[in-house]
Amino acid sequence: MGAINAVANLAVEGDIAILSINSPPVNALSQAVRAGITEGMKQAVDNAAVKAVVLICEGKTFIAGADITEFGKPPQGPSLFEVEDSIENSTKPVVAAIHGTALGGGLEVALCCHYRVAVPSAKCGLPEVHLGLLPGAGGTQRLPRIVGPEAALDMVTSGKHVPAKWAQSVGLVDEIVPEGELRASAIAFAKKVLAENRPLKKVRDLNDKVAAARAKPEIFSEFRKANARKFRGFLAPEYNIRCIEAAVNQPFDEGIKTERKLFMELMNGTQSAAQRYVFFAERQVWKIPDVPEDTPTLPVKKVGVIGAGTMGGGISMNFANVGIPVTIVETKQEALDRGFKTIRGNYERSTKSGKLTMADVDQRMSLLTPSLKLEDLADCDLVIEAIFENLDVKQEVFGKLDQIVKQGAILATNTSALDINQIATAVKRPEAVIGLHFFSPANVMRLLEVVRAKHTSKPVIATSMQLAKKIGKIAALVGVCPGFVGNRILYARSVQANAMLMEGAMPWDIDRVIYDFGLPMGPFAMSDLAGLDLGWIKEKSSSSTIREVLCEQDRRGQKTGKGFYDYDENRNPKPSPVTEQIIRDFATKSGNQQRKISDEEILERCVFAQINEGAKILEEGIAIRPSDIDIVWINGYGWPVYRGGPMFYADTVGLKTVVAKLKEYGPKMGKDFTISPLLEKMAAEGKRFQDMK
Ligand code: TC6
Repeated sequence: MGAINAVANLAVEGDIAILSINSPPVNALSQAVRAGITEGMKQAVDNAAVKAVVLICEGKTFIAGADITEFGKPPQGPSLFEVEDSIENSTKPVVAAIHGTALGGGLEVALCCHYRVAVPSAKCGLPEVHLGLLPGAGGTQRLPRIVGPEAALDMVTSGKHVPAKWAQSVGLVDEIVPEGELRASAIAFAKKVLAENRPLKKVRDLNDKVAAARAKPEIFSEFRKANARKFRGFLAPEYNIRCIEAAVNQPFDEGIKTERKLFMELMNGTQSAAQRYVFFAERQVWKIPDVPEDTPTLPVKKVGVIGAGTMGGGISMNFANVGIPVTIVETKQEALDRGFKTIRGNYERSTKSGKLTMADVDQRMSLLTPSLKLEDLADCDLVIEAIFENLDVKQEVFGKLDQIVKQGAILATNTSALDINQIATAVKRPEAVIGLHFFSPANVMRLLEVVRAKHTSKPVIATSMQLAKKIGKIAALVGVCPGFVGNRILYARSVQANAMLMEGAMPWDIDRVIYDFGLPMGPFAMSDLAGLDLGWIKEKSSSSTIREVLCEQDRRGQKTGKGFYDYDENRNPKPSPVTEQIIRDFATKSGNQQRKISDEEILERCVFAQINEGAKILEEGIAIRPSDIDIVWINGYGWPVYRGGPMFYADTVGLKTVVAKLKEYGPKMGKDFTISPLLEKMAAEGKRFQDMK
């Protein structure tokens, strides 16, 4: 007894063996953990003094799943199935003692134990779907045998973590034990099992719930129908559903075979590779090479926001949501009143879905203080300017803030278009200036571009990143350039989309291709949603672009019922013959020969132009790494996760192909278009973005 290997230990107390795993950070099922469990189980079973086994983990969590870093590498024994067999076939009862999260392979191992106890804060889940996978170690066959196929369908396709209490109510957990007393309680539970001579309960033998579901085959078709929109484009949810169907319709061992086959298909496919890449990209994005984790941060206890418009209001809500008071400054009382009304309205809408109570709404509103004076921001730790995009006005505001706001505070701008280095010239403390580019609606969108200006200090960067995490955002650190990362890449796409209108494609052709690729909408539907008159001034309109002509005809987007599309009363878009004529006239006038443009060309010109811009961004050092660009496009623009972001997608196409195609399209790409030297070099050397260090 004692140490089994570097990560597993077997202790014996009386007639109970305690097999504990200690493999930080999350006790994932690495080869060492798998070996530790199988060997530990063997020793426990072989030891005549041992009558029952408790499987427990050290650190912050029970086993949080298979070790994702081992995926794609040659498998090393023992396999997860061998681990499970060593537990399930044990002649002595095994009790899983769960704290933190029992996830994926971790829950599958727990499901092979004969009993499960958990502390109240513990959670269980099968989140493989988020990695483009399914629970491939028996999870899809065992889970429905306990919770029933309907709850299992929900769990495996959503990947949600269910709380211990719910788990107990359906029999997934046998007993809830006091917080902080897991070890002793699990031992006591094991003793009770022995004393009561309880059977070696195997989940695989439970059949009632799956048998009952055989009478209602419609649950599967109904579930697919109800979730079709949510699952669009993803393979994994459908494969998970098929596995639950197999659990209902096939004997256990056959079901396991089906699960195995479907698991391997997913594992070897591009979607799962993309989703696993995104899992690590989301964690990597927080790491900044020259701003180490121990960089001092500034305490942010009070925030000031300038501007109570759509952006300012949404930004303020983020802080109120986590209990940080915000003073919102406007120039006019009406604007303040309007802004506060909108914020309250947004919060009240959340009460309808049950996310908030009216008491929550009042509490959050009480953290927001309206003001007409910049002076009220004097004691703020962070001030975010969210007024309209005009450099002179912003510089004036920053100049005033420099006089008013206490030293040590962060002065941030939410600009999406202006040069932050220029804004910073207005203050005597440029090291305090940073960009916090929220995406609209700022209280909903997960992405935050944190923009590092020339003089921004490291503590200001570290504090901004930490704060972003606190308010639930995913933040990417980017440098100053027109459009930063997200909008700069968007612009590269819109140049191609607009050029193709002139060459013969219609807005709905381009939008359809982009939508089918997996984005929530194409560029023209997006323009209609945002409003075509953004930045358009009627008096200065000179009919020089399609957009201007549309605005001149009061086709200003969804809000006027027509833009590139015609909209019905429910805002459903229809291709518009008027727009089509405007485009054709425009093309003729400007001497363009219209032609049929293939879907392939539409997609390649749009997406490859984005990849090319991403490569330029990397070569200029505007983004730290390719995966940060992918994080921006997934979280800010709805790029489909299963395609991993534009840079990962480039790897799947092959950089050689991307470059060859861009060259083939040549002059059509536009007179200002150039191929990124970095992209060309990487293509020539046969490299991939995901290997870039
Ligand atoms: C599976 O089980 C399939 C089974 C079928 C097989 C046939 N592996 O998220 P955090 C790392 S699929 C390796 O910041 P938290 C993570 O990269 C798996 N590494 O912490 C990070 O490393 P860094 C199903 C992993 O407290 C560190 O741990 N399971 C794994 O906010 C801390 O992570 C899942 O999908 C892993 N499985 O959240 C669960 N998990 O410090 C995935 C984490 O070097 N994990 N790391 O950057 C999670 O959801 C969360 O990590 C958490 C902890 C809830 C467990």
